[in-house]
Amino acid sequence: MKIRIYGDSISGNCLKVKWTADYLHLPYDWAETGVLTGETRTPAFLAINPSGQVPVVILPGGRPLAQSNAIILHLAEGSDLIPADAYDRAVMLQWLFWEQYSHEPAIAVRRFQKHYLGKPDSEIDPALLTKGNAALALMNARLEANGSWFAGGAISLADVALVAYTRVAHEGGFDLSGYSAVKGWVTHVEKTLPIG
Ligand SMILES: N[C@@H](CCC(=O)N[C@@H](CS)C(=O)NCC(=O)O)C(=O)O
Repeated sequence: MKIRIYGDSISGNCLKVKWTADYLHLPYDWAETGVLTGETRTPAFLAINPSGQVPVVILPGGRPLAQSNAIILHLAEGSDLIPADAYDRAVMLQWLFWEQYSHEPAIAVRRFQKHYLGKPDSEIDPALLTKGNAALALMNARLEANGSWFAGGAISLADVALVAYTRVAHEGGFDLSGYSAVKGWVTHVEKTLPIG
């Protein structure tokens, strides 16, 4: 039986799940579910995910699972996307939690408001730009100091999660030209998964 992924193709959170399944050759059906068209608010969808958000998956056997980083952790269980070393695994989790608290809420939200809702900069909370740039600067410093990947010596879920909105940060008005280590890492992750 296949995994069923409810996702919107414009959403980095949803694409994390797709890329993980593709990289691991896991069979799935993709159910395109638009956040801009109200499809996440129908009674049928709310019965699957009461929070009204994508991504959500129905696993083989019928159990649902929401939250992008929880989903990719489950799909990647036992694979090389999760470091075998306990410390490296914890570092990977460190970045997954950081991504959801300090990166996605600024970069993804600003991108959504600017690129998809078409809001002028004057109507967007200026704190999003400050917070997003702080996240990009922190990633850049980490990559300059510690090399190619965010956890361990190879691609992991940390890279999958972090690249999702970093690669489209320009759509949110973030200028990546000042973050050359981040730019190089995005290209590297895109080629490795491969995506883009
Ligand atoms: N923390 C959640 C965030 C999910 C989320 O924000 N989903 C957005 C699309 S990226 C959504 O479904 N928005 C529709 C809504 O909230 O009504 C995750 O990582 O899965």
